[in-house]
Amino acid sequence: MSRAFLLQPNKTSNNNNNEQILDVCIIGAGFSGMYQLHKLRSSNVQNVKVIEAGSGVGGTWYWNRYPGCRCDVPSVEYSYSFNEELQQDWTWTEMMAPQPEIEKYANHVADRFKLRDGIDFNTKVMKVEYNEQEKIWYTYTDTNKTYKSKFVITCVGCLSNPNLPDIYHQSAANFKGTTIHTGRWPKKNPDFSGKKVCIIGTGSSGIQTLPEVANGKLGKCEVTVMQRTPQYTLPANNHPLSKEYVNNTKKNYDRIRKFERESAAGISLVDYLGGSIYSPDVQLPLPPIEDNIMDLNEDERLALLDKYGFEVIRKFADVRVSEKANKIVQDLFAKQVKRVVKDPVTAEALTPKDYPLGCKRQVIDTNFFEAFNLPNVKLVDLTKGKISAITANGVETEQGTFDFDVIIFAVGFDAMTGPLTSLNIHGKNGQTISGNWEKEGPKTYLGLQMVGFPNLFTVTGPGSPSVLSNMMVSIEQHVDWISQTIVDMKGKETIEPTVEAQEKWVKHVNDVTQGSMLVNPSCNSWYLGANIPGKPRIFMPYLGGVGAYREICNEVRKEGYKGFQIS
Ligand code: NA7
Repeated sequence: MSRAFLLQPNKTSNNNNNEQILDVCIIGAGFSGMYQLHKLRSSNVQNVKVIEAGSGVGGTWYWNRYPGCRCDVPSVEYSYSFNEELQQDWTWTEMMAPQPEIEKYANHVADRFKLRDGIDFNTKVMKVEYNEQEKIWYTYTDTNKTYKSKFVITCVGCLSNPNLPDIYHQSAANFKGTTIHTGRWPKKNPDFSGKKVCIIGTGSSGIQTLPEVANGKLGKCEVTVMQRTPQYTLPANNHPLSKEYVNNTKKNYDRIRKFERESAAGISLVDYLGGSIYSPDVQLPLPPIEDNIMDLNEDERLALLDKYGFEVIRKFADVRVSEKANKIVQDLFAKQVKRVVKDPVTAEALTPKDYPLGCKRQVIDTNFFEAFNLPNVKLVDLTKGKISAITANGVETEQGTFDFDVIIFAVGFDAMTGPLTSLNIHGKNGQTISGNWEKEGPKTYLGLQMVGFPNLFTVTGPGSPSVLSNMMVSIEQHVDWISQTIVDMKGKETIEPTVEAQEKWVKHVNDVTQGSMLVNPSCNSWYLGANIPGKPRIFMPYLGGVGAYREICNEVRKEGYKGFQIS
């Protein structure tokens, strides 16, 4: 196939060094962008370029290199399935791989499939603009190079736009010591020896960072955790993988991948929860989810708590749907925190109180609560007086002033919509994604496209299962679907959803959340945008399950791209 087969030559004038003419411009070289490039090339769409702000591949796993950063999905499953030799050759060393191993895997894939020549690194997108007359997208970058393409595919991830609250900006401007955001951790680890370190935030990032820093991974130091909301974090049960486990997995990858694709969350969790579909010999200390906690009396519940500790929380099916059952489990969780954390005041402060278990993304940890028993770790409970300012010397709160040498901001991300709105995308009639989503939240058709933005696709966009699933499974499904669509677009000009199809899908995404703990009014999760002041409170991902969602997408194509208008 010739170069630029999708673009007509008369629409590509003024080609010069600062302008590149493409069939497809991909934004982001994380796991979605890398596979998108490979898939298009192997579908014989060759005139494709990836733009990447970082100097290397990996996306989320390139930027988030804080100590303790690791996957929360078993790595044998959080990996590509598109190439049999790749999954047979690559060997994961731990149940949930640490960031350096995942980044190494990303680099291995980039080398193995010769992707690097298709990626422009160190190039940040400043604006993406649709020219309606030419029917071409212009992607402007900070290197002054402009990419003109028929299609744009955003592969920007869901948790890539760091939340930078006022206190972060104050710290960057005023604080004499070191300011670090976990989502932008420096490549060379800083030395914390003899320093007073503050960690603000107890989401997954703060919870993973604390034990490593407290145990002196970056030097012996004193650590103060500033916590606004306590978490229901559970043990990750991470461990090195045995040769036998790895071999069993590799032998059974066909079954595992099929199971993932047809499942709700894209994970064959049967294994993770105890009984295994591919390695029955491996037993983890996890109870199977089968009972209802409401069927047990208090003595029976406490007996289970003695046996399983925090794991007991995972055992009960009714916890996700019944507030009463949820409350009972909250009490068991509180009891277990008190058993683990020796200081009663700290234990009380670390106990979640005002929201149900399971309404936020489940955080998993390695020795988070145990870290508070170390002599060099302190907790500041911000419910007793919040942060008022970051000064030259540290953190000023309503309960006193604390001096630090380092402040780590583990304050999360402008999730799901942030990575897209920050691209500054202008569609038909000058409309922007940020403008369209500002008041009522994200509106998409299938999380793949938006009305007013023809030929622009979003991999794992809002309205698709994305963060509610094993991202690798959802990425592969989206990339496969988009690539086939682009191939089918040969000889056609534009594809864009109809207003009716988009509205129907937005309503469906909203309808399937009803009754779920995830939308409980007391819950302030990033799924709902509740972590960003002023962001509309809308549940953003699709809860229908990856198996059902895949079928919907396949049906849409079978019915001649139902809900899309193609010209
Ligand atoms: P999260 O889960 O959004 O957690 C951010 C934490 O930072 C959370 O404890 C917040 O408290 C806290 N936070 C945010 N802003 C502030 C301010 N201004 N002052 C004090 N504390 C603050 O982000 P993570 O990076 O940990 O994890 C995100 C996802 O990445 C995670 O779910 C995994 O999927 C991977 P709050 O709860 O809002 O009171």
